[in-house]
Amino acid sequence: MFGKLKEKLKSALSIFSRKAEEEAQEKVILPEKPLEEKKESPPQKVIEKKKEKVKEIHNVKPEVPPKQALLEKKEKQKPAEKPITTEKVIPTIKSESPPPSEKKSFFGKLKEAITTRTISAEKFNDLFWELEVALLENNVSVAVIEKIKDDLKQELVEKPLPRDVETKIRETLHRTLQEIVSFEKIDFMQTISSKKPFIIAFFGINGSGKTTSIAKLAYYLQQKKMSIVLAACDTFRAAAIQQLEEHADKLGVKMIKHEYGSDAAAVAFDAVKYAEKNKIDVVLIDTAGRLHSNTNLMAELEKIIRVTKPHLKIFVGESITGNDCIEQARQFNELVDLDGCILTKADVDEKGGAPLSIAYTIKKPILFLGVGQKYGDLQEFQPELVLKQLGL
Ligand SMILES: Nc1nc2c(ncn2[C@@H]2O[C@H](COP(=O)(O)OP(=O)(O)OP(=O)(O)O)[C@@H](O)[C@H]2O)c(=O)[nH]1
Ligand SMILES: [Mg+2]
Repeated sequence: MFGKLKEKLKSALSIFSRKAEEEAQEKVILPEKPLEEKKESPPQKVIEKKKEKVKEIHNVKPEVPPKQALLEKKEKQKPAEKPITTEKVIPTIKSESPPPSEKKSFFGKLKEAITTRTISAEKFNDLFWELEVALLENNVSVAVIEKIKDDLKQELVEKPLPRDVETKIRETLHRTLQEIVSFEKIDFMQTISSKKPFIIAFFGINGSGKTTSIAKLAYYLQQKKMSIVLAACDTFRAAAIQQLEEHADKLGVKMIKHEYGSDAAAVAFDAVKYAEKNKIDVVLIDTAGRLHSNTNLMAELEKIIRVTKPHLKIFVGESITGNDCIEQARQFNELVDLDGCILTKADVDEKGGAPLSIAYTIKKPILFLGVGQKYGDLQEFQPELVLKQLGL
């Protein structure tokens, strides 16, 4: 599902890195620190240099002991106060005394040590644009893009540009995304084993994949040897009860239902009572699709929650709708304080921005990804896998 984003990221990152290298400005930093660092340069180098000088002097006047030769040289470097007396020495001194160029090279080297290539905040914003567009095009939310931008800025702006810019950028992006997708991970099996019956309610807009995800989760739990009861609380949409019933029959699990148009909270209540009486491990509550703006249905949802006190309230959203899905999750979260989410249709989502953004937006974890229409097409969400699939 991250194929397209991975490709875009790869090219945007290499363009970003190349441009950063090209556009970086030479900057001389002159505070005390670099000068101190210079002082700390390996004494061996100084010794070597001195040795070389001594050697040169030796070549000219082998009989002079090195120390004396150096002193003599120093003396001769002093401007004309002491007239040069022997003609023989003059050319030697000329060639061996540090000529202006050598003096320059010393300062040149010092400058090199404290000269560094940096990117200004303004330049960074220009360079980031390409990456920003790639992320936006792939459904990454604005908030996540801002976080990526801030973290990269922190590492790159007005800082010495590292030798391998691309690696630095990749490392920073990896760290940021890891932080984003790993938001408060829940050990699902451990959590649902903590109570009996464990009650989970599912919400979301119409057609987001609630009923299918419930059937997949029932199958998943059956594989883990858990017993399940389904609550057909979508008494609103025609054929919704039959749809869940078909799954219940296929999977061989009990389903509690009432008439169409009846009180959804009463169905949920009965399902919990049935689970308590029959020592069922998990109650899965299917609800009607609704928009957060539908006051009646939202009131009904609040009633289901009040009556059954679910241990997990899960938002089911379609990954392919990207920012719309994130916005819905945010609105549902405000109204019913979600515990996590399931992102469906990840198998047809080529962009992959929603899984990167949703947990960061609602500060609740992604528990599962729906990756197809078969019962087995439910994957536990693994943040590490996302980063791997993004090539980071
Ligand atoms: N490709 C794919 N299709 C899915 C996935 N999950 C659900 N679907 C399909 O999405 C459609 C809607 O799924 P439902 O489970 O009925 O959605 P719902 O949220 O219960 O819908 P309402 O009850 O009408 O609100 C069905 O055709 C499902 O087969 C998925 O992970 N991948
Ligand atoms: Mg449904």
